[in-house]
Amino acid sequence: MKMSKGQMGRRLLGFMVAGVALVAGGVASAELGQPAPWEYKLQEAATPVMENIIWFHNWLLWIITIITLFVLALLITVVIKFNARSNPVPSRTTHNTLVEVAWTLIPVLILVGIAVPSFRLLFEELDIPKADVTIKATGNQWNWTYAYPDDKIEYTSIMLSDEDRAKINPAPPRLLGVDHAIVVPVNKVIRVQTTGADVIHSFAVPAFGIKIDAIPGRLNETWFKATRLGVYYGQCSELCGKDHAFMPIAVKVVNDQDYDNWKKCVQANKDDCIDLPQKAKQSAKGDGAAKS
Ligand SMILES: [Cu+2]
Repeated sequence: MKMSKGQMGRRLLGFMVAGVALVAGGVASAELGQPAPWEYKLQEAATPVMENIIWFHNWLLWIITIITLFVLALLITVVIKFNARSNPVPSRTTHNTLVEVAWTLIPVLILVGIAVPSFRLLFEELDIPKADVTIKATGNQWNWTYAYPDDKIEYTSIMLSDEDRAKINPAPPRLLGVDHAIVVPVNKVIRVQTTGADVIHSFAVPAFGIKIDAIPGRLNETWFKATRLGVYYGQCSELCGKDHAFMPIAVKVVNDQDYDNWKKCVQANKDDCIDLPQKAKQSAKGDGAAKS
């Protein structure tokens, strides 16, 4: 089949529009705190640290793009202008002070421009502010045990099977939904201490910008301050054995009132508290109101 230029152009345009629509559609359907089909970016931030991680990621992307295009332009210039045919008598120049100073100084400036925000981000992640709530997450083969030592709360969180998910409306995301989520108050500093009961696991929640190893015999620490209500999902991020892929993490961010009620509910050993997945979506309502 032969196509005219106009036909080909229209067909190409059609493909492009379809591609953009596909990507935009995938992103539009992205739900806060979990991955989405066709997602090519980082998950939307729910903590100040993650906002800064995304900023830094974009900053690096700009720098890398500009450097790559610049080097490509240099290469093309060299190939076209200085090949043996178009440049039969090569120059015998060996030094050029200006160029040498520039190619030393400019990379140094670029590295400083990367190092300063990079260190700022690292210190922000490592310096744990005074914590409002401390949670200890223990990685087991293959689930997580969560403890709130100050409130004498401890429970184990296990992934929901497809059958269990089917009974819940709306169903929690596949391979991410759990029977008991972590419950934390919004806009409070949560210190997470991690350790492993058997092998090394890793506690990671992308929307919070945290990922920290859970190592047997050691207590690692990180922190997050969720500024938006909702349910946020993560996974064990250290190969820990055959069911490594099936020990997800679910964190439910609720307002202070709901958090206090939840603590009392769990301490009273009731079995309908809001860490359950069927209760998981409720507090996601009124998201805007709790933002500060
Ligand atoms: Cu693990």
